Parts: sequence; structure tokens; C-alpha cells
Amino acid sequence: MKQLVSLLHSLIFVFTFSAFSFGVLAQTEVSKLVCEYHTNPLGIDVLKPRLSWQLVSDAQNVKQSAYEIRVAESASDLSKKGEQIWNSGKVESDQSVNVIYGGPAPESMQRFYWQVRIWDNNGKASKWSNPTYWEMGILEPEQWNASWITLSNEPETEDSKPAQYYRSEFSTSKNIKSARVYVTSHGLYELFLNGEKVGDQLFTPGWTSYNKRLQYQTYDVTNMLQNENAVGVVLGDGWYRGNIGWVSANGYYGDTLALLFQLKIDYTDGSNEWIVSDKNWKVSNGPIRKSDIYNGETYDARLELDGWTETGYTETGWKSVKEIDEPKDLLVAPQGVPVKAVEELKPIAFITTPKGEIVYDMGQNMVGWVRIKMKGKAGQKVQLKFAEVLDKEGNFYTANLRGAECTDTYIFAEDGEITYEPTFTFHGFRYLQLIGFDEIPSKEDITGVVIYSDMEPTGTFACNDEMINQLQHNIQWGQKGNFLDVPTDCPQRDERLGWTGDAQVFSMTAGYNFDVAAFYTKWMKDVAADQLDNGVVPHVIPDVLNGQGGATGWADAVAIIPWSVYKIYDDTRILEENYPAITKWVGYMNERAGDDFLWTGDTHFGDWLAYATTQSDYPGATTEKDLLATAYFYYTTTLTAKIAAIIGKPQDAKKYNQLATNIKEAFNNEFVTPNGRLVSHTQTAYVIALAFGILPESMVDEAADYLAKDVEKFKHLTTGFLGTPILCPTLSAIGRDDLAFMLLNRTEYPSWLYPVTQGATTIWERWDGQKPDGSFQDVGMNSFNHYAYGAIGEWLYSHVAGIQVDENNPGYKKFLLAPNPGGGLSHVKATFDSMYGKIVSDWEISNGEMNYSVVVPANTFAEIVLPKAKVAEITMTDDLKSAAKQTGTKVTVSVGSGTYSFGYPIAD
Ligand code: RAM
Repeated sequence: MKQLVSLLHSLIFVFTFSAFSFGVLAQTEVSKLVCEYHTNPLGIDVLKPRLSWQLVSDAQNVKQSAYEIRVAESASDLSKKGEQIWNSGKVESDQSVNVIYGGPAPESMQRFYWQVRIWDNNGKASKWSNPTYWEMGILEPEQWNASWITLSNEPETEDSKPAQYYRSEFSTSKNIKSARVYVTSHGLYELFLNGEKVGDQLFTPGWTSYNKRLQYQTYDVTNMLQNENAVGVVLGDGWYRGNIGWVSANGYYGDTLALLFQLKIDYTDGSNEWIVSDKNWKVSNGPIRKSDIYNGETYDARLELDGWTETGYTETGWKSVKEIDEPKDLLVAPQGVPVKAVEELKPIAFITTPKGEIVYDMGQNMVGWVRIKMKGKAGQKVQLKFAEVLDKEGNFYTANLRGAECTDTYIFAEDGEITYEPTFTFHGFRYLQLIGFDEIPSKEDITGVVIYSDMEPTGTFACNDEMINQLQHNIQWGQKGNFLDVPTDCPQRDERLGWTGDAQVFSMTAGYNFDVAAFYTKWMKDVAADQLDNGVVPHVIPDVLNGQGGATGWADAVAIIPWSVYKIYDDTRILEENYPAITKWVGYMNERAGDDFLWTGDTHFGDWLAYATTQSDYPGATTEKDLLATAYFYYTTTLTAKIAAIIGKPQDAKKYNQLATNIKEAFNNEFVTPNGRLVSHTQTAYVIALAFGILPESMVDEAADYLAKDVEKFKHLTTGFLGTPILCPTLSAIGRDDLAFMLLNRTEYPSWLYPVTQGATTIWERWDGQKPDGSFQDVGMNSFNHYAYGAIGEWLYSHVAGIQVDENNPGYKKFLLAPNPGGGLSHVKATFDSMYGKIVSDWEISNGEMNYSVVVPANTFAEIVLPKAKVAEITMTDDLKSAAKQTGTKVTVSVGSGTYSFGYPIAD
């Protein structure tokens, strides 16, 4: 008996011990607190900011059952009940993403510390998280005490004018508690305090629709101040005054650079002081003689202003500034992602071209500039030129840059060695050419500075096929190169504009690769700001083409991008905020379509850059624009109905659903034969009709058949900007993974891998940007860094790897893990850092055995769909097995958070 008792005891011990080690009772931690998608943001103007956090636990099935948020003016006040600004109390809720701050309205410049604790599904409370904060910016235009200042009597006539250097000195006498700079400009600024650059942001104040919204930045300069201080700001042309677009290419927003600067110093004795830009500041020109985004920078070191950002500088030749009356009521705090120098590259080769050009190969088509250590003599002028590709003879090729000079020029002040990098320009390039050098720098002397909006990387996709891995690399580098404060089409030629069509087709892929929530939130504000009164959304945002817009598949970005952000981040606010713009756009389409609900006759880009040939019997895959326009009219209307329902407008939802039904009927009468054939018998027409769900149920099979037959006939894609992103997803959806993988694996033109065979390191604008014989596509439009066709990335993550968002449970609260082996791949691993934490999907097939491992973050659920499986043959825990469902050849298992593995013999 005694023995039995002791056995029981030890069993109980083993049970509790293992329960512990499996984490059932382990404590869940709370981490990764963000406010408005940023960690400790400074200077925001969102009055009801949203707070998100992650639960960290290795245990399975961890959920949040309640949370408590507390907010105070200092970290130490957080735990003092009486000192708290807001305490949510214990809220029974599993929400851990985008919880709205519910405390009193914030004041300008007020700082809020916050922390959170949660209760898990066992009712166990976590510890309080570490405190983090957000700080408000300037909320009222009247709180701009500073004056806009500019160079008086500007004597500038040329296109690219010299940069302007502004300075002022001030002293402080008391102990400083904290100090903040609030600053913006017309043109780009770089700010210095006491000889040091303030912050690490580039291309500030960023690019917005300047005449409607101008961002200012906030910097914490508490530790940069001394008793005697000097502030210096240099202004360059940038998007404001430089060349941009082609309508009025130079000075689209204005021809006068200007600065608005204010510094608030809080002293420990409770007093404060403002240092502001005013008529007492001084201004001069200096070494930057020209700075232009397209054309490059000219730097004359003989004109350097030694020590101009430090105290004690003698302002010889400096002029007084002029105060000007420029608006302050359009100033906004940034919501996006600052541009920074994020990576550095070294050249992989030094080349002397057949023409004798001195060229360096950076090994990667990148965006930014080079920092170069170089030797020269006083007065010597050297030039740096940039190109994406070499021509077929191996010479430096710049014809595809069109009018963009992309040249940095440096003039030496004295004999010797210096290090130079430009300030207010960027180039899209893989090759660097040096001109006018006596002594050739070594590869070591050259560094490629890679700049982009410093988004957090969130996704990885890797497989056993190196060409597909290179494709994934190219997609990610296409994104890095074109996410420079706004999503641009290309980063190199005289364009670099926020083309809406490119942005919308790529938005889901973008959201796998990087955290784009804040980036798109900011850009969508510009979309709404630049929308015309009649609802037309301009082709490019910020609009520098005088309002040209309203093209199908382009303007629809107004609805599609908020919808993507909603799905990825469970962000209903972006839907609410953009709803007026979305409905205005639908209203415009409705008006253009008229009573018959067919949108015909207007000018569109259509399935831009679709497959074209010179064969007399087949000119190419042209999809009728009226068909595309009516289909997009339908699709955006269906999204609008969904959005209306989500944001609590059921009447609107009904109205847009009815409209969608009318368009659907009209579409089918006009563009579809009774046998399911579309009037444009192209891959794009079929994928659009199928993916948008515009065909009646009875015709889906026929249309799917036509699509499959077309792909079988050509054995390649024929799609352009609108069809390509949904081609593989649609083939998969109609059960033709074989064809989707055939297209993916194809290496001849036209295909995703053809550029890879040509050594591409980014996505090309054209399927045949460079032909097998080394010749090029039309110079008028041949970018080698254009992310649009990279939209295949979404299918790689969601279908091949199987990490799939569920629009009914947005933000990956509940998602699918549904891998689809195919195309001869044997191993695929993808990861995605969702708002809840890291998701992993990792499958491998070897010797007919499928092994699948997944990670499901805490506070989420996944439905795992195992392909070509039989419940009985799967190795998994008994409880999962008993709940597993067999549907055809698929087995579905629903799980909560944790790490799981499955193994089974996979049928062929
Ligand atoms: C070109 C670019 C851009 C595209 C427009 C329609 O300027 O290819 O990507 O969106 O045309």
C-alpha cells in the first residue's frame, strides 16, 4: 500500500513537473509594445493613438482573456494609482492589436508613458510590460512660434539652384530637463546642432502633397545642447523645387526654399524657452551648388563653410534672411517610416569597359549613392555617374535613364584625399563610373549607401531552388529601392513617381516582406488629399501631373491599399479614414458608367505592358479596356460594400452590394458569351473575371477552362501589370497548380525567372528589359528596378509556403497554414512577423515523406491544411488527430498557438 501511495505521489510529481515544462502554467510575457505601429514615437498628432503588444510564450494554446493598460506622465508614475492619466481597468478581451487609447485628450508636446499586462486563458496575469511611451507633437497651428524664413532677394535663375545654409546661435543658462526641435522646410533639410547632424533621417521632411500636407519632424536634442549653441540647417531643392514629373518638371510646388524651425527647451526649474527661426537668422550659399533628385549633386569644396554649424563662426558674406508668410495650418506630424541609410555594400568588381570607362560593379541594383574616398588636386573636377546595366558590349549604359543626368560632381578645394557623399539626391544603380580621376580609388575606397524607408523586415521565403530564391531577393530589393517615403514605380530615370497602379498590385506582397502599415497609412493620406473633387484619383501620388488620373486599376488603389492594410494589420481606422475617398471614387466610376453600369470609352493604361509580339497573326495579348474598367468598377464596389459593413454602415453596404450586382449583370451581358468565353480572350481577362468573382457560378468552369487552355497553348504568361499579380493565384484557385508552377519555373522570356537568368538583382519593368542577345527594350520605358511584377511574391508566401491571411479574421488573428508543394520543389520555408508574433511554415518532402513544421503565435489560431494526406497516416498528437478533418485529399487541423510538426507519406 505504502508503495502504491509513493508511486501515486511520484506520478503526481511527474505530471505537475511536465505540465510546468510544457508551459501550461508558465508565465506569459508581454513585449513589443507599439503605438501607431512605431516603437516610442516622438511628435505624433494622432489624438486617439492605437496601442498594440505581443504575448510571448512557448506554450501551446495561449490566449489573452483580458488586458489592462495604464498611462502616466512618467514611467515612475505608472504604478501610482492617483498619478495615472488613464487606466483601462481590466478589460475582458482578446484584443492585443490596435487597442484605442481611451484617456483624456492629449495636449501638444505631452508625453505618455504606458504599459500593459494581460491575463491568459487560465486567468493567470502576466507581469506588467516594460514601460514605453509616445509623445505628441504640435497640435495647434498657433503653437508654431517660429517664422518661415528664406534667402532674401534670391538671384536664382537656373533649373538646379544652389543649396541654402541657415544658421543662428543661442545660449542657455539653466539646467536643461528636455529639449525638442520641431522643424520643416520647403525643399529638403538637413539639420545640425553644435557641429553634429541631428537624427539619422534622410530626405526630410519627406514627400507629401506639399500644398495640402507638409510634415514636420520632432527631435529629442536634450543631450546635444550646451551653454553656447549653434544651429545650422541646409536646404536643397528635393521634390519641392527640383525636377519631378514632366508637367512642370522644375519647381512643381514652388521656387522658393524656406525653413521653419523651433526648439523648445524645458528647464529643470519648470521654466521653458523657445528658440525659433526669425529675421535674426543668417543665410548663405555654400558648397552644394546644385542638388537635384534626377540630375545629382554638384559639390564645390572650395566653397565649404568651415565650422558653420558650430559656435564662434564668423558669418562673413552671410545675409539676413527674409521672413515670409507661408501656411502653418497644413503642417502634420509624420505617420510614415523615415528614410535612412539602412545598408552598405562594397563593389564586387572593378571593370575597365571596352570603351575604356572606369566602372565599379556594386553587385546589386541598389538605391542611394556612393561614399567615396578619393584623391585630387585643388580645383580638380571629378564626376560619378550611375547606371543600372552594362550594354551588350559591356559598356556603361545610361540611355534608359532618359533625361535624368544622375551625376554627382565634386570639385577639390586643395590637393589631397577626401571622403565625399551627396546629401540631397539619390540614384538607382548597380554600376558606378568615375570620370576625371588621376588616381583610381580601390574597391575598398567605395561604399554603396543603400537608403529606403526603414521598414522592419517581416518576411522570409526560401526554398531549395536557387533561382526562385533569387526571384524572392529581387522582389525584396525592388521594394527597398522603391519604398522611399512614397511607393514609387522606379528609382532611377526622370520619373520616380508614386504610381497608384503599381502600388496597389504590390501591396499584399509588400506587406509580407516588410511592415508597411505606417508607410501606407501616410501615403493614403496623400491619396485622399490629392483626390479631385469629382472623385478622380490622380495617376501618381503625390500628384505632380496636374491631376491627370482616373485610370482603372490605378485609381482603385484608393480602396485596395486600405483593404490590404486592414487584412494584414487588423486596422479598421485606415478603412474609416479613407472611406470618404473610396466612396467618392466609386461615385465617379458610377457616373462615368451611367445607367447601363458599363464603364466604357474612357482612357486607361489597361493591362499595361502585357505580352506583345511582332508576329502578323498574333500582335499580343490585348485586353479590352472597357472590360477591365467595368471589372474593376465591380471589384472596388464589392470592397466598398465590405468596408461599409466593417465600419458600421450597413445601409451603405446594402447600397454598394446592389450596385455590384447591377455591374455584374451588365458585365456578363456585355463581355461574356453564354458559353463562358470573354470578348477579350486573354489570360488577363479570365484571371480578372475569375479572381474578382464577377462570373455567374455556372460559368466559372468554362472560363477556367479557357484560361487553362490559353496557358497550355502559349506555355507562358501573356499578362501585364493588372493580370500578372493574380495569374498564379487564379490558376491555383481553379485547381491548376501544375500550370502555375510551370509559369513560375519557366526561364525563357516571358517569365519571372528570365531576368534571373540574365543576372537581374531586382524586378524589371519589362519582361524583356534586356534580351538574350544583350540588346535592350525601348529606352523610353525600360527600368530595371520596378516592383510591379514582383507581386508574384504574395502567391509564394500564401500558396507555395501557405501562410495565408483570412479576411474574416484580419491581422492574422486566425489564419491558414496551407502549403502547396509543386513544381518539383522539395523544401520551402517562410516566416512572417505578424502583429501577434512570428508565424513559421516549413515543409520538406524527402523519399515520399512530407514533414511540416509550423509556429503559431500566442493569441492566434491557425487552420492547418495538409495536402495529399490521410488522417490515419499522419504523425501528430492524439488530440489533434481525433479532431482532424479529411476533405478529399486534404486534412484540416485547427490549432491554437504553439509549435507543431506533422509527418506523413505524401501521395504523388
Ligand atoms: C510608366 C511606369 C509605371 C506605370 C505607368 C502607367 O510610367 O511603367 O510603372 O504605372 O507607366
